[in-house]
Amino acid sequence: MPAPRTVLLTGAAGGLGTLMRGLLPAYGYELRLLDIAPVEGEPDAVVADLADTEALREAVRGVDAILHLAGISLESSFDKILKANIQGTYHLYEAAREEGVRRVVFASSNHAVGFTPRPLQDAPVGPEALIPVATPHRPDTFYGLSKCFGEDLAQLYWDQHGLETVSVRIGSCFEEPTSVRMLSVWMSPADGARLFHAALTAENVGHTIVYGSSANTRLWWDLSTARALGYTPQDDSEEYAAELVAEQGELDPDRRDHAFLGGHFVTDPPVWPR
Ligand code: NAI
Ligand code: 15L
Repeated sequence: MPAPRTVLLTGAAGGLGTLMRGLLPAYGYELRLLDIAPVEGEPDAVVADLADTEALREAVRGVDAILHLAGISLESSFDKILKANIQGTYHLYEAAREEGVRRVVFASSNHAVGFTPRPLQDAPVGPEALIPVATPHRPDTFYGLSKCFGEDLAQLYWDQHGLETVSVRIGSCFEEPTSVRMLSVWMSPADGARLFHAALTAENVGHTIVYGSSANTRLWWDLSTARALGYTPQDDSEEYAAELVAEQGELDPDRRDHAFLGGHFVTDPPVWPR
């Protein structure tokens, strides 16, 4: 596949979408933007719901690839998750198939496997203790369940239609880690852009699932499938560790919200406000 130039960025008004709008153009992409909310400072952005199949078809027409970030990014009622994340992602894949788009990069989440026990050894753990991509789906919320669906939908569209996807099980992509858990799952925005660029350009990905994080000293999961795409993370959350551990203490494996990959999503998930 020739390197994509024009990329549809869904969820462009969101936190990650805003970070990627800032970082991805330096890799040479021309971004077409879409969100249900207006995108500040971007009058040409398509304001559309993932339920609007006509608008989606028009938005994907002529793009080389799609970076699909739009959707409910926290826990919500099953009905809302069904509409935005499950049906919405299906509508986007259908539009991509109908318009002949060859590659999607799908924002999956660690919460697709959130009920997986985290490695309990003292950090850093050895490679044999890292959670592999092939670990079974163990969603911690309806939100996580929708990401399991998205990964399976991507597999179906590859097997049935030859539409390629890289599903990125993102950890926590924010400017800085703000919790001791995030020391293990954090992806710096710059590493996020590196990973999305690798996912957009690697050859012959079929459907590949990767974890999305920086090269954290306290990493919990196996980055080898991401590295195989050409991703070389540059950042490590450890520079924030002393301060966060002094404030919050080390994780306690006897606490349910500390024992699983999904952290507090397992016990008390943050709820989508709209
Ligand atoms: P966000 O909530 O800030 O952004 C999501 C965007 O999607 C919002 O701008 C929202 O208006 C838009 N959206 C929601 N429903 C829509 C619909 N029906 N049609 C069109 N647009 C819709 O979330 P964030 O943090 O930017 O995350 C982006 C994606 O990455 C999400 O899919 C999220 O699940 C995933 N993710 C993010 C992580 C992170 O650390 N930021 C971690 C794991 C996954
Ligand atoms: C996610 O999937 C959420 O979208 C994001 O807001 C963070 O909460 C992240 O997971 C996390 O696990 O920290």
